[in-house]
Amino acid sequence: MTPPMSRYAFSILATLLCSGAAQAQSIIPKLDQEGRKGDMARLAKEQAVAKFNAADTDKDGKLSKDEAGKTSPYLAENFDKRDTDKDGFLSWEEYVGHDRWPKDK
Ligand SMILES: [Ca+2]
Ligand SMILES: [Ca+2]
Repeated sequence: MTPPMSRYAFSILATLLCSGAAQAQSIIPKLDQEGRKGDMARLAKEQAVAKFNAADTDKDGKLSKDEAGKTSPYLAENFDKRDTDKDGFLSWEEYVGHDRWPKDK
């Protein structure tokens, strides 16, 4: 079951993320934030975690280029840009594009 608002929330945050990581960093609400923004952050993070875990087929906690490519052509295209430490894998933080949402919180 997906809460009705979550798709909407995710698309908004995805749009924010696409507008640039540096900018997104200051816009992305924190998970413990009160009210609507916090709700959106929690819902979007939940969905992002589900997508990340589904993509991480070998369950090593990071996405290889192969895994990213099978999940989303868009992600594969932007893989090198997102892989900021250039280790050839996308960590959770690199995947979401900011470090405001600890994965296991
Ligand atoms: Ca993996
Ligand atoms: Ca990396």
